[in-house]
Amino acid sequence: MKVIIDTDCGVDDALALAFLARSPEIDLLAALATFGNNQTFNTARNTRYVLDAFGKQDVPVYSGARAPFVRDYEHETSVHGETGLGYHTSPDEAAGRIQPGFAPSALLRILREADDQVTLLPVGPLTNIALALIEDADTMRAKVDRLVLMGGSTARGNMTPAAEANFWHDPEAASIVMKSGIPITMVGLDVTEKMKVPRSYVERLEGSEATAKEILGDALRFYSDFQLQASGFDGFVFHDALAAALLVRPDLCTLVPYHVEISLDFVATRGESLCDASGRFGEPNVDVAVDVDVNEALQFILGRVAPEVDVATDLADLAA
Ligand SMILES: [Ca+2]
Repeated sequence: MKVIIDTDCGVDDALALAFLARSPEIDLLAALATFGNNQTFNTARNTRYVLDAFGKQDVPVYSGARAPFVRDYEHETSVHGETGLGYHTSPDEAAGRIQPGFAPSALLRILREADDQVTLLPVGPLTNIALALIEDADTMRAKVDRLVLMGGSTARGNMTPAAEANFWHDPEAASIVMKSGIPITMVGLDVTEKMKVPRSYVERLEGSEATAKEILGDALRFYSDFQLQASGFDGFVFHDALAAALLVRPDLCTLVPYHVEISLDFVATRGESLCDASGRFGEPNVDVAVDVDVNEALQFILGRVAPEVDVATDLADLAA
């Protein structure tokens, strides 16, 4: 399966990249970087660095949008740390190995040159994807078989009571993508936040021989510190890697077709993903994940990212 990821590489994005790198079913053609969890120059550098750490030096990384369509980008470091990888900082030299060219244009070029259809995996704000649709929707519709994205929610948000962070950062871009006509699978916050892993896993990971354990350990320890402060749960919560896992194991989530509409109002609901099953707003345009087999998904994903560390013990402790 040919895949292009579009990422605002923070902590959970790093897990998604590690999962892709460790999945033989995935032929990762490129990674695009966007703003979101951090500024684009940091997320691009982080993406390059994490892919390198997992042996994917040959996958090109392109830097993309630095701000959303309408409002200014609001830079915030409490969730993913100063530069996006928690307590870890990717080295400056990684920035020198980012490809020249603007990510949306690079995406279109790769799609035009591809013999087969490509699956897109956006796990940050959808600005790059929307820009590519504005430039050449025909190529996008012809060459993209599906967008599997992390974003939105059928319930409450995390950026505001209404909006999940990826959609909140650029609601106009999310709206353009939802109306694109390309098949979409939406893995939203209300499902990904069920994927909880206790801190004991992070500690065992750091003591193991797992690949890139320093990067993942520093990142996940910061993520766990944030989570403890924010919600009282002493551990970390998955988001992006679940969307990545669905590429290989669509059975992990229960999917329901909805018509999804993004709130573009400059009021409290801005960025909300309204999931309508009644048909009042139109035909279903998105397959929305409404539930996940948590234990199976966590064991599948972490079993690939760090096979040296057995997560079953931590999950049993959590359930007890
Ligand atoms: Ca992300």
